[in-house]
Amino acid sequence: MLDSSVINQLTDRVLHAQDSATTMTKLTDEYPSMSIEDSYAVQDELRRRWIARGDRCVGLKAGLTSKAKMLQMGVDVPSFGILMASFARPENSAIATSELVHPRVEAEIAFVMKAELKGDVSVEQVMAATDYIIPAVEVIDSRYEKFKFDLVSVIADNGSSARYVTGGRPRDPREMDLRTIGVVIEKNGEIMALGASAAVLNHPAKAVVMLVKHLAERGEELPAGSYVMTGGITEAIPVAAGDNITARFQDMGSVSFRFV
Ligand code: OOG
Ligand code: MG
Repeated sequence: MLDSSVINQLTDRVLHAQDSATTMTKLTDEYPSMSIEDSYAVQDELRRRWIARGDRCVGLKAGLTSKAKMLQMGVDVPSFGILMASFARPENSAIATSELVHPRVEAEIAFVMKAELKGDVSVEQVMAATDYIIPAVEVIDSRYEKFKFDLVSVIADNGSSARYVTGGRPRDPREMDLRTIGVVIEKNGEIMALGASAAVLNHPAKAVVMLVKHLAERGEELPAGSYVMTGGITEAIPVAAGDNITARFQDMGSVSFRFV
């Protein structure tokens, strides 16, 4: 493992890139021996720094959970990341591209948990511990040049997380077939991508199962009240200032916002 002073330096570098909306070279170019464990240590340090600034952790994200995303990014293993309150933006708001490098949007099913989950859990246990599911759009923004990275580097960049918008209609997951929720992403009224929720590991609750397992390996649990994003259902869509985004979710309403 990299020692803690290197983890601290790498955290400085990632935070600087995120805060200034500038790119950095892949961390693995400089530290080829860097491991996935090291990357999650950078995430831990990022979370400490954000909390020290007065921010609040509201939940976690799973990423690279669909074939479309894995193919688009050339990575075939899911990643996990941290979601802070400061990343959230309201529905119908304007998101400033000046604070971002090369944003992309992805439509995701988000879970809000009502009970803690810990260790090896089943899809049924995830469903029972879920308060509701709700449509979400994540704005990802890799801090790596040309949005190119490897698994270790992207995890250290907190899974490219930048902003997220939650909206539409919360639903009881026990009243729905979580594999057949259709989603349509529109940019300026034009359809850019279509998908169904089974694209995410055949059932988006499986992303929560994997997340809980990942947390358990690190001696952590998923607390009640957590907000969890399960990963893009389709490939991510590049956006620029002036673009209007609407993601429509079958029987769950839609999420709209724009970029300025
Ligand atoms: C990594 C983040 C992936 C998702 O939903 O699959 C992600 C990336 O593609 O930059 O958030
Ligand atoms: Mg995502």
